Amino acid sequence: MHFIDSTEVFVKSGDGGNGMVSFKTASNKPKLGADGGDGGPGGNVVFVGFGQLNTLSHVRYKHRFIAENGVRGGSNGKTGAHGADAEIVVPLGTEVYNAKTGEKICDILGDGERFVVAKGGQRGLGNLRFLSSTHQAPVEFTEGKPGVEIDLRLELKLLADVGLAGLPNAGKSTLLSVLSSAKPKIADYPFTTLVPNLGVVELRERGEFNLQSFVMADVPGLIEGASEGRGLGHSFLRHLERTKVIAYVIDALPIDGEKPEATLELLRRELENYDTKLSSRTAVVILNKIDIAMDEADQALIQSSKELIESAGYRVFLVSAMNREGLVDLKEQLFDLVQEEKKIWNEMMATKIPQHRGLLPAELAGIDFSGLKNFSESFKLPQIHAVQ
Ligand SMILES: Nc1nc2c(ncn2[C@@H]2O[C@H](COP(=O)(O)OP(=O)(O)OP(=O)(O)O)[C@@H](O)[C@H]2O)c(=O)[nH]1
Ligand SMILES: [Mg+2]
Repeated sequence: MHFIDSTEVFVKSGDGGNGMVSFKTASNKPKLGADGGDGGPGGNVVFVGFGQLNTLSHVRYKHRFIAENGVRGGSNGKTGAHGADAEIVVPLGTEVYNAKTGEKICDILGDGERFVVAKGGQRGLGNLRFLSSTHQAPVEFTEGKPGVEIDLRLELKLLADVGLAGLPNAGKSTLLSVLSSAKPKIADYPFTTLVPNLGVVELRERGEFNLQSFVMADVPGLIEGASEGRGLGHSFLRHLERTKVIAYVIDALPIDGEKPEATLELLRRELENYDTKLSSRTAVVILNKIDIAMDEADQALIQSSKELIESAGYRVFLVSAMNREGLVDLKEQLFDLVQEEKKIWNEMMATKIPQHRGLLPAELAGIDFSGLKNFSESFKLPQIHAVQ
């Protein structure tokens, strides 16, 4: 399963500034000596990884990234200013290709990682550089080199941050549909979901850029014995392998006498049988369908399951996906958990990223996000197409 968000952009690095031809002057001596300075180098086009982003929509929206040209050299030996870089801020996991040749240029993996995709043109030299004892009044200079133009294709393979695991019919797809703009099939029979669905869950209420979001995957229902191939088997469990947080979705009230705590144990065992790493992943429990509770006895039953599961060390959320109850708290806490897990992941990645690229989190603070800010007002969800 690959869920791909992709877009094309045009980039151009800045031209180098020309060297200056200039002479010191005095009123009676027009050419005292060469003093033309060098031009400034053109700005680079730089990709910057930013862990808070999950889509390429803002890049699609802007579409052309052009760095500034270097400034021409001045008189008095003054060097022209550097052209400013153009920065393309992208989510982690973005792959960058040359759109014409298909050649892969880089992938951006680290938070704050910077990769120069088009280097600015070299500076031109001023006539001061050509001054020598035998060549007192040089008129030579060089032009700045032009910048580079490239059409790039960006691809983001969306990885789920949160994976929903639960029995068939627990309401996983319903949850995904109310938390994101994904439209998975929902029905009151088991095994409605046959392939995993992904959705981007946005926290509109939070953050300056309104861009805080995470990716959630709804996977097909699990049953006892799934890890040995029963039901739909376990092939789709591999989609949970790279999620940062697993959210067990369980009916809040017992079904056929099976209490939520027993269901949780069943699900946990299935994940463990598939891969012990999965069952030890950070996990929370979502007790869904609380709207079904008819009376105080039902409420008490839910409460006691919640406490039991909490005492086993899980964070528990009481929600009704259908009535959209308890969802704000759920998505905010999931977001925070994902951030914590990403931080740990990024620290691990920092040691793995090739040195020449460098990780410069300090520079991240200096990034100009004004483009993103404007864009966030018209934030559109990515077109996500599933490629089987
Ligand atoms: N009463 C109530 N019903 C719900 C709630 N959430 C989901 N349902 C219903 O439960 C049934 C199953 O929902 P799905 O979202 O398809 O469940 P699923 O976990 O994705 O099921 P599979 O894809 O088969 O694994 C549907 O009839 C939903 O309308 C809820 O909060 N309350
Ligand atoms: Mg489903």
